[in-house]
Amino acid sequence: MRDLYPEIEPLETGMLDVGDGQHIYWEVSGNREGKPVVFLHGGPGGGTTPTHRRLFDPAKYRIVLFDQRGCGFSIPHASEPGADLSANTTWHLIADMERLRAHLGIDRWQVFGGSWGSALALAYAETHPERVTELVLRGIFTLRRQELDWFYEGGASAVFPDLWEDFLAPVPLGERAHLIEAYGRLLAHPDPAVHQPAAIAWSRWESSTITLLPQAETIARFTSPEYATAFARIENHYFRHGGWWEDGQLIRDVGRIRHIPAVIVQGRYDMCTPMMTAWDLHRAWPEAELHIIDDAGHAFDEPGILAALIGATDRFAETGGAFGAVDDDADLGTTDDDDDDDLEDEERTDLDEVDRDDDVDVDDDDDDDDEDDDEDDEVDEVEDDDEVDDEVNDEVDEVDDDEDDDEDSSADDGAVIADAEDRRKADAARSGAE
Ligand code: STX
Repeated sequence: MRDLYPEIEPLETGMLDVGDGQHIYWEVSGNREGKPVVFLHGGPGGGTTPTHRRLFDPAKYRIVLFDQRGCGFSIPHASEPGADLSANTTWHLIADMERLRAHLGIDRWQVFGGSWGSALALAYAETHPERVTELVLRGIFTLRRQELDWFYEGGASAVFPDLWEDFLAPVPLGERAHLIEAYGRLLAHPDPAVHQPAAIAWSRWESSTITLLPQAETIARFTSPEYATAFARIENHYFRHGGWWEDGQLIRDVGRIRHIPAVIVQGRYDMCTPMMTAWDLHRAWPEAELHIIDDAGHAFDEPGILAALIGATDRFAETGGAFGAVDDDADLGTTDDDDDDDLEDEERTDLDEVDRDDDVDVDDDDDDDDEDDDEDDEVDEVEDDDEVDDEVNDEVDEVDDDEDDDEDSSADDGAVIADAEDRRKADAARSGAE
C-alpha cells in the first residue's frame, strides 16, 4: 500500500502580501522544475503541516503549500485578541491563490484539497477552470445546510453522544437551538475565559471524530489554545456565512469543471463530512473517479485514504509535463509498474454510458482496482463550458495585471517574517492530521 513520501524541507518560503493587512505564508518543496501542485488545507483555519508535502513525489512535483488567511503561519493570526475576520472569505482565498500562482510564475497547477480544502478546490476550479490541470479531492465538503446540521447541530450526536455532551457544555442552555450561531457569539467574546474554552470544545469535537479510531495525538495537537482559537473562529465564521455561496452551488456548477481529470477519495465512515456529499458530487460529475475507502474515516492520513491519494498524485504526475500543460489524450494510468489495472486509453473513448453506478471504485485494503469502462470525458459538456472559461479568463487577466503589486514581503518585512518564524518554530512539533 502506498505511503507518504520521505520528509523534505522547503526549497523556498515567503510571506505574500495579499492586501487587507494580510500576509500569507507559502512554501515550495520538491522539484523546482516539476509539475506544479497546490495543496489546500482543511478547516478552514487548519493550516498546513510538513506532512502535507509528503503526498507528492518530490522528484516530479513542484509542491506549493500555503496557510490560508488567519491561520498557520499567516498573519494576522485569528487567535489574536480582537481578530477581524471581515477580509477572510472564500473569495478572498481564491484571489490569494491567483496572486500566489502569479507570484510563483505558475501558469496552471494541479489542485489538491481535502475536507474544507475540497470545497475551496471546487470553488477555485469553478471560478478559474483554465488554471487547473487536475483535481484530487478528499472527504468532500460543500458547506450545505444539511452538512453543517449533521456535524454541528446534532446529527452526528447519534454516533457520539458522549463527545457531543462536551461540545454542548460551553453553550448556555437557552442557546442550544442554533449551535453554530451560539458558538459564534462565544468565540467572538473578548474575554479569553469565555472564548478559549469554547474554541477548545469546538476543536476537540472535530479532532475526536475525524479518525476512524480516536487518536490522542491528533486531539492534543488541535486543542492547544492558540491553534484551537484560530481554527474554531475561522470555521465558525465560514459556516455562519455558508461559504459565501448559495446552498448547493458547488455541486450545481460542476458542469464548469467536468472536463478536468479528477479523483475523489472518500472514507465510508467519515463522520465529519459524510459520504452523502461525495455521492452527490459523483452523481453530478460521473467522469470524476470515485474511490470509496471501506475502512476509513475522514482524516487524510488514514491508511486507505493515503494510499488512494498518493495513487492519484502518482498517476497524475505523468500527465502534463514539467509546466502542467494538459495532454488530453494522455493515459492517466501509466505511472506505476505495479498498477496493472489503471485506466487505458481505449477505455476513455467510450462515450456511451457515463452515468452508471459501476464506475465507483470501492477500494478494499491495499489494492488500487480502478476504473471501469465509463470513466470518460463527456465531450459535449466540455464544449459547452467554453463560454464560462472565456468569462473567467477576463477575471484572470485582471488578477494578472496586479502582478506587479505582488510583494513577497520576505525581503522587506523582517518583523512579519520573525513573527511567522517564531510560530513556525513553536509549532515545529506538529505534524498534522489534516
Ligand atoms: N471541517 C472539516 C475540515 O476541513 C468541517 C477539518 N476537520 N478537521 C480538520 O479540518 C483539522 C484536522 C484541520 C482539525
